[in-house]
Amino acid sequence: MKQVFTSIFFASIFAACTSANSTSDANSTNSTDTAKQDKTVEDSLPPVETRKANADFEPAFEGQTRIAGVKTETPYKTKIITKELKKPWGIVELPDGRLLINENEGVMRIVDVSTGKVSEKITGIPEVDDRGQGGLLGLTLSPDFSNSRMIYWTFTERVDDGNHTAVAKGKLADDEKSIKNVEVIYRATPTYDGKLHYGGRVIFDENGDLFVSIGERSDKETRVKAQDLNTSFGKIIHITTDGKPVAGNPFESQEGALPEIYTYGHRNPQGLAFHPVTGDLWSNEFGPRGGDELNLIKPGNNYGWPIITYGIEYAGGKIGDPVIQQKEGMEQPVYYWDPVLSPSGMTFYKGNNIPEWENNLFLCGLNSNHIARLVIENNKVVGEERILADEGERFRAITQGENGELFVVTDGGKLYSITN
Ligand SMILES: [Ca+2]
Repeated sequence: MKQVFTSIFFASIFAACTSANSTSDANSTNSTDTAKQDKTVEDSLPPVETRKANADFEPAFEGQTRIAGVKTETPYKTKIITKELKKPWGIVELPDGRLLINENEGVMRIVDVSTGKVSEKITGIPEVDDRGQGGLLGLTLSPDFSNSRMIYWTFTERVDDGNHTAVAKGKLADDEKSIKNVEVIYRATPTYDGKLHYGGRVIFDENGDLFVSIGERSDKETRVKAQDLNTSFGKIIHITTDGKPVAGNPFESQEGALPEIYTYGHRNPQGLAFHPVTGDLWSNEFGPRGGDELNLIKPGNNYGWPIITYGIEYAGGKIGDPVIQQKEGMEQPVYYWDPVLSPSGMTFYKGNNIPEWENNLFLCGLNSNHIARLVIENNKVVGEERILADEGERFRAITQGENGELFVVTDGGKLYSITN
């Protein structure tokens, strides 16, 4: 806890120096011995959010929103590796340290992080429906990629009567110019004619199975399906590399339920990450206005949308009848944001190149234009910091490299590295 809390005196020094943290230079620590001696566990920085909330709902527990601020003391450097990407959405490190990146329009490329060189298009990827929030979405490597060269990705697949979130796999050719043997292994149901809320992150678990986040397609007639176990809308699913339900999934023996469902009651869940110590799966989701959430994912749980939420309609109306934020049998978010940050990719920080970041969660914010660093202890958020908040970028996806650096891509096409 000690490194989480800092004295008000220390806070004022940092507040004065925040603007010194630029993309080309190491951030300045600015601490003095005197300031460090003044640290006490009782004092903390004020919450990073100071704007008025959209709703006046009471949190379910202390610290569920607007937690105390924290400030990284270890110097770190941020660097722009390239500005040449086009709407990157997914990012993963290859075994040799280069990055494989999904561009939303339906293109994969490889970036050499040492030179910033961006490869030609990798061909062979099925066409994507990139209208609205659709397109080529998340990606990940098979755990045995070094041997199999298998890649898994999510995308929006267009069909006659609409589109759906789909999961595909394929083999990166040895010459890295194409993806071979492409197979679509999963299609969310039902198909719907819309352009919003596809979810779209995909992650391997330790058993070699996949978790995929799938949105509820946004419209009033589809959002209620987040509570229906006979559709993929508003779900986190758990499937094998062949797209089959994983044995032991929570609803596999429930009549009428899709056996691939792991959790339900989500709006537009995106970021998926495993905690490095507990092994728990965490997810974030785009909520309504004032209702972005961080959730701890446990099998069979109902995360409440659209019955309970801390947000209001983007158009300004109330959500739910009655308007409630808590209900028995429905999970509370570990943390929520009002105003929202519009979260997408996220990752836990492993290792201690930057010691106070160990096991922290880094969460990309789109309309908030920053990366949220969350200090988590005992499954609660105990500190929040905004990283790269001066860049004016919509942060879309983040991953950590083997050497400990964080790589982040933005809708504007930039790839950043953040390292000590
Ligand atoms: Ca929820």
